[in-house]
Amino acid sequence: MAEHLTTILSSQSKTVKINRLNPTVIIGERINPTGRKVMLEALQQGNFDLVRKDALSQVAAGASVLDVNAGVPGADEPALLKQVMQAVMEVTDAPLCIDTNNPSALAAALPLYQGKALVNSVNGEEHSLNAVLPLVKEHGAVVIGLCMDDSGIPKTAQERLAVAARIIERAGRLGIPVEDVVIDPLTLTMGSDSLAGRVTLDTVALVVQEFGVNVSMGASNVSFGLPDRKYVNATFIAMAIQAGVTCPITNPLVMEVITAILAADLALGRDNYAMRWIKAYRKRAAEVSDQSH
Ligand code: THG
Repeated sequence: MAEHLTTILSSQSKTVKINRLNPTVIIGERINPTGRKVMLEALQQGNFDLVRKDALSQVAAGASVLDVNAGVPGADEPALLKQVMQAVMEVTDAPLCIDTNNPSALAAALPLYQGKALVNSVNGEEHSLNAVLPLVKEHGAVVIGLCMDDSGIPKTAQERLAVAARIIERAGRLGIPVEDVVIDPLTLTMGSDSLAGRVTLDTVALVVQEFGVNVSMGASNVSFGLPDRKYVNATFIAMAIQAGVTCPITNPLVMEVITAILAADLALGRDNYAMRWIKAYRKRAAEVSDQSH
């Protein structure tokens, strides 16, 4: 069993420590136009009000890092990504998770960021490793490594572990320390493959055992195409935390999801005197009472 590593992210004024003994670090998923028409239209119009609003609401709901994705088809992604980041940084000091598979957009975004960013992402493909890792090193960032390579997303947990190993090894060769690599086992929907969740959870356990690194995942992906997604997402995220996920990308505004995360942390002994659970309960109770007055 490898030692549990600590990953540090920061903004100009905030530091977030990710470690398996600490409460789960929620990366808010909502600043992403993929599959979300209102956000897509707002970004196409150059209107960043919704970006600012979603930044604030996700932080208030418990996100301590915000994913920013500006993947609007046909748009100038480097320019748009910088504008989205700027809008978020105007209203919050939460560290950012820069979500792009476009190395030019990443190269444009990183110099704008003050602190230790989370780069989302690199994968095991040669061209990705060669384009992304030098930028991560140059800017002293942390990187999410996706368990896929030139032959796609492996079917088995062992094969995904092998991709994680390669990413960690290639990062190390450039002088990126292992604690600055966060592994993502990849989460596909259980709507089209009933083993999708199982393989992802098994990969998490293997990666933790072998490397002790922090683990992220796009946790809401697991329910695409299914009805009543929030219940599936809530149960899956609690199971993923038990398996070893420390910084999931998810939507903290969904009550079922945020309560599942808090309860999982409580069950794993990461919430002293249940203070966080009780605080969240009081907040929900106050909101209900506000609404009835
Ligand atoms: N791994 C990593 N990064 C990722 C993913 C991953 N980034 C993108 C994605 N996957 C994670 N982010 C989301 C964001 C939204 C949703 C799912 C994953 C989602 N959105 C609702 C939908 O599409 O139905 C829309 C929500 C709304 O309209 O309010 O499900 O796997 N490293």
